[in-house]
Amino acid sequence: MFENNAICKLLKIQYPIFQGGMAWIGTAELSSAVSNAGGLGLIGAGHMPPDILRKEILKCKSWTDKPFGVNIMLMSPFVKEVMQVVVEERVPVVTTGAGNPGEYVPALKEIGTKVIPVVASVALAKRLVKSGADAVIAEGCESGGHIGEISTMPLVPQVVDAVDVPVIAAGGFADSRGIVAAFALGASAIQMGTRFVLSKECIAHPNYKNLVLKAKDRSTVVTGRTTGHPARVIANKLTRTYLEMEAKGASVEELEKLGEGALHKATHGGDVENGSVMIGQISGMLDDIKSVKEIIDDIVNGIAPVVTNVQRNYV
Ligand code: TUI
Repeated sequence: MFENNAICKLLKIQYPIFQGGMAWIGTAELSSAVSNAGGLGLIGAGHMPPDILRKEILKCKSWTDKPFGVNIMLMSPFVKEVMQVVVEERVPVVTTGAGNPGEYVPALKEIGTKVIPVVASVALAKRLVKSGADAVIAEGCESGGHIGEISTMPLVPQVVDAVDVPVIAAGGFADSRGIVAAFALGASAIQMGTRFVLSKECIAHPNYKNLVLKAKDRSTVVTGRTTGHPARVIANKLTRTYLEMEAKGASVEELEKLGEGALHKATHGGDVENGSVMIGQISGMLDDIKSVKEIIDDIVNGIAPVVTNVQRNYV
């Protein structure tokens, strides 16, 4: 199975399933579990200082002998130092988010690290493939956290048509129907964040997971459109204040102050009213917490029945 899959071949992984590199949540516990289950686990560097990231990488290396990666959030004040850490630790795969990683690609490629940026547009996908990206993650605005403007359905096939490297589809994926749809759009793999938040291995606070379990299709909102950093989060007291302030024309500084530390407050403090619960729109479909292995096995085992169902519609 997956012998001809471009991403499985490129990264030497069993299944074409990435775990989104979520800040505070994509710890070594989650990323090593995903890699051990045959997918690609990613440590979410977020705003992590370099010494903490190194510890997470060392933990991940000690818990899995399978390939794993680090997701580098390009708006982090530590971006240069964390890039240095992934080079020193020879992390097999680096994904990037929230910016253009072009200047870092040569140093990573030189040591054989596969570089796979998240893109939210065709233009950036093309530019980064020219700079040497080994694959791209086309992430639609159904995703949680920092997002672009285009949804997954139109973004993925346009990126697939524009580049000659494998494409990983992200934004709105959580089950076998999703992975078959991604293959149909021309992607070689999927990336999931929200689904892995609802895993036994994810260390997020129980309040965070419970809010995600309760979420419905319209439970998320997008904050930060006026700051240039739109983010999808579950609607709560914080987002009501934030959106009201945005509507009244609050400055970027005022809004940034409100958002400071808000993600950690929710993921670790369990304050899901005043904290930021960054989750994708697919949360409305999810109502169980499973082990990472169950999540991945269920998706893989469900592919053939979905394909049979697809065929029923046109044969
Ligand atoms: O990066 C993400 N999702 C994120 S980053 C994040 S950061 C954070 N915020 C608060 C506390 C802690 C951490 C939360 N969620 N996804 C990948 C992604 N990248 N989505 C969209 C993009 C993107 C958007 C525009 C990438 C590049 C881009 O354009 C850059 C350019 O220069 O053209």
